[in-house]
Amino acid sequence: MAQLTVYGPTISTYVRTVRMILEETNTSYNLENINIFSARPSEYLAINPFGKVPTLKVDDQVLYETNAIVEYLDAVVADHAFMPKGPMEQAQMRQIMAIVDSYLYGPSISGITIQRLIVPSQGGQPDEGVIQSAVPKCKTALEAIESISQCDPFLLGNTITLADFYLMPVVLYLSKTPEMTAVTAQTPKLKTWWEAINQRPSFQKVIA
Ligand SMILES: N[C@@H](CCC(=O)N[C@@H](CS)C(=O)NCC(=O)O)C(=O)O
Repeated sequence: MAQLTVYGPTISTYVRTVRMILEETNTSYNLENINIFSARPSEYLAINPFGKVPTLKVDDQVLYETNAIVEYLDAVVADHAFMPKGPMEQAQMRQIMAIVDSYLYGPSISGITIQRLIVPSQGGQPDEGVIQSAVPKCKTALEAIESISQCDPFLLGNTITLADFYLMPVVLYLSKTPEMTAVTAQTPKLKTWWEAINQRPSFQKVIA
C-alpha cells in the first residue's frame, strides 16, 4: 500500500470526512497539521494552489478537493464499500455531497459556527445579522438533503456511504449551537439519523 498523508487540521469538517474513511478501514496514514487561521506556507500552496484543506499525498502524487479524495480512497482502501450499488443511489450520494459543498457548508460553518463558537472563544461578540441570514440557507439545504435521504439508518439506506461522511462533521458543529433547533425543525428523519450515527467509533476518533 502506498504511503498516505492527509494535510489539514483536526478541526476541519472536510479533513474529518477524509479521515473517517481511513479510520473505518483501519488504514494507516500520517496527519500533517495546516494552520487555516493564518496564511498558508508556500510549501503547502505548492501542492494545493487554493490553500484549502484537506490535501492527500499518495506517495509522491497529490490529490485535493474532498470529493476526489473520498472517491479515490473508497476505491483503493475500501473496495467501494462506501459507494451505493445502484446508479440512482450513486447519483443521490453525489447530489448530497454537492449540496453540502454548495449550500450547507458556507452558512453552517462560515455563518453560524464561526460566529457562535469561534468568535466568542477569541473574546468577540457574534454578529447576529450574519447568523440570522445563515439560518434559512442552512434550513433549505438540510431540508433538501432530508427529501433525498432515507435515513434508514444511513442517509441512503442500510449501508453507510460517502454522503454520511460528508454530512456528519457539519451537523456536529451545528449541534453545538442554539440554531440547531431551528435548522432541523422540519427534518425529523435527519434528527433520527444524527442520534443513531453520532457515536460511531470512527467519528468519535476523528473529532477527539
Ligand atoms: N472545495 C474544497 C473545500 C475545502 C474547505 O473549504 N476546507 C476548509 C476547512 S473545512 C478550508 O480550507 N478553510 C480555510 C480557508 O478557506 O482558507 C474541498 O472540497 O476540499
